Amino acid sequence: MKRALITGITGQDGSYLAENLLGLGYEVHGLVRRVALEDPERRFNRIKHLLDRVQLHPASLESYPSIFSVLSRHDFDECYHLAAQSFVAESFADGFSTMNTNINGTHYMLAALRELRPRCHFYFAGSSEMFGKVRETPQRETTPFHPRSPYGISKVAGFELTRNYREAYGMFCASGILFNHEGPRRGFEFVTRKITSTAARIKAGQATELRLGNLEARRDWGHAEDYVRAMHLMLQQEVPDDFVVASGESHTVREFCQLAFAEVGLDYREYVRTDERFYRPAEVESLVGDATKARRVLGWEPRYTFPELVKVMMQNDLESATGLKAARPEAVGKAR
Ligand code: G4F
Repeated sequence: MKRALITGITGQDGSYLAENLLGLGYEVHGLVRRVALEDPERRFNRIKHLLDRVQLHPASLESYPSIFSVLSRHDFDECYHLAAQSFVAESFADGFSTMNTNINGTHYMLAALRELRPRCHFYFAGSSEMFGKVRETPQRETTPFHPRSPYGISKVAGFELTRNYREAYGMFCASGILFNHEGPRRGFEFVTRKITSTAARIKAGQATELRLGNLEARRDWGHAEDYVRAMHLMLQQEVPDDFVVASGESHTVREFCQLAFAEVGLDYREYVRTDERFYRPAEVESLVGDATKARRVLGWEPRYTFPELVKVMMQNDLESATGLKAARPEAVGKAR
């Protein structure tokens, strides 16, 4: 039985990845902050159905000794480093803590693994935000980076640290350059979930409008359930490498609104208002990925299409808003 460690196991991707690995017969462990252990009802919402099958260890990405302590007590075949401050807008509000958590956290994980578990296969959650002000379209593994936010900069640093540990110390370190990936467990602050949750509340008579920023931004959106399968495949290769994971289709925020509202029989133009507060100081205008390498080398294929993604997110939020929802894991928090 293989043993895997997931940082960020309580997040959207961590919860889907834990399910995926348990299904493959792995023993799954997770690093969680102590505050999460003190507030399990809320913080473990996405993994509450898995709690009797995963082992959780308190540690902080800001504390090397806490990471070292877990790794000294447990051996792992694979480590998926997903934990991060991942909301781009928040990284403009507090770039310092985003940098501290995302860069040092990655460095601590790599340094502790090198010291204690150098044979453990390591996955770093890179991001399409690294391409930022894009130099070519579609973006692939060889496209130069030009990040446009403290978050994007922190991910470039994490990506380069991961590559450096691979090259300098011969460790199995791979990065996934994942384009936007969503689903019913997405946090409410991200635009897709903000749209589907508010459209559902409008439909249920609990809200009257949806305030958004840039409606013309283009993103390449896939389902997180599909993208965690690619993470696992990357760590099963003979040789460590970096891979773009994307749907290859790009849509505007406006198109997402149109489809989501239409799903519940509404015209988005009657409810969506633009609001300066949700514009970013530097925007990533348009992203679309080329996942040819992941398809060829990993044999990865997404199962969800864009309309299917919008539909499952919309149906999930409509069930929540109308009180029909069965007990299913979903995100915590509120849209902003
Ligand atoms: O949903 P978003 O906040 O995601 P963003 O910034 O693309 O980042 C997400 O995907 C990355 C992968 O490429 C991850 F690395 C990252 O951690 C995160 O998961 O915003 C998407 C787009 C942006 O262009 C934003 O300006 O939607 C635009 N937008 C327009 N109005 C809005 C809003 N975004 C948010 N969150 N809220 C709005 O009201």
